[in-house]
Amino acid sequence: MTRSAPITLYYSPQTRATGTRVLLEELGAPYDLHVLNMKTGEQRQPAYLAINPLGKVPAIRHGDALVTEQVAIYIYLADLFPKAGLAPALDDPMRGPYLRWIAYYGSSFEPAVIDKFMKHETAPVTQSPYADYDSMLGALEAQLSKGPYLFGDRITAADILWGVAFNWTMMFGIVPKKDVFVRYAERITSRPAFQRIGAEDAAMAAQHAAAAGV
Ligand SMILES: N[C@@H](CCC(=O)N[C@@H](CS)C(=O)NCC(=O)O)C(=O)O
Repeated sequence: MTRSAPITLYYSPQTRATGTRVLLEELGAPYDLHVLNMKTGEQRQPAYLAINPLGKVPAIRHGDALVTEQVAIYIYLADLFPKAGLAPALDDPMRGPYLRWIAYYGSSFEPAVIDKFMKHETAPVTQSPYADYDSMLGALEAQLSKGPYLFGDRITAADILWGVAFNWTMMFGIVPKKDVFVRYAERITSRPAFQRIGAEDAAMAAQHAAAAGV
């Protein structure tokens, strides 16, 4: 497959797919949107379950490659467009830490925030994938305190992932609005790509609600 094969982003506004779209914009990547109206349940129809059997967005198709799961998509896309400089190269000493903090999002942060949001009884630290909520968030806070980005002055695709994640988890009151998280999220959400997609998302979400009659 050629790098220049078309990219399709399976998308719904104001979801976890928003961050992927922001990343595509930050990368200057050409892409098409395949929009799903989640308010009418399009994500659970057979056509989309054939793309992602979990019925979740984001997913991308790049030529013959179908990629689901945000962390995989972020790594894949940032590597696909190296000129944007958002992915440390394989021989860059930052590559390992970069992968660590991207994987941390899916393996530790997401299960922790969902447990917290749903008020689930949590597993003992030795069995929980994230130890406990405070340790999970404390490790992030320590890393971000060095600032302004996860790896100092250098912005990477991991910062797009985390900036968008802090924005929505603070909005839902799951993550506390500590200065370090608020300032970090603002660094990403004030960028033109997030502003542009945020405005388009608001309009698209209103259209979806109207189409669903809600
Ligand atoms: N593990 C997935 C989770 C994605 C996810 O939870 N997406 C939500 C949107 S924020 C979704 O598609 N929900 C639709 C549904 O379950 O009906 C990932 O990291 O990409």
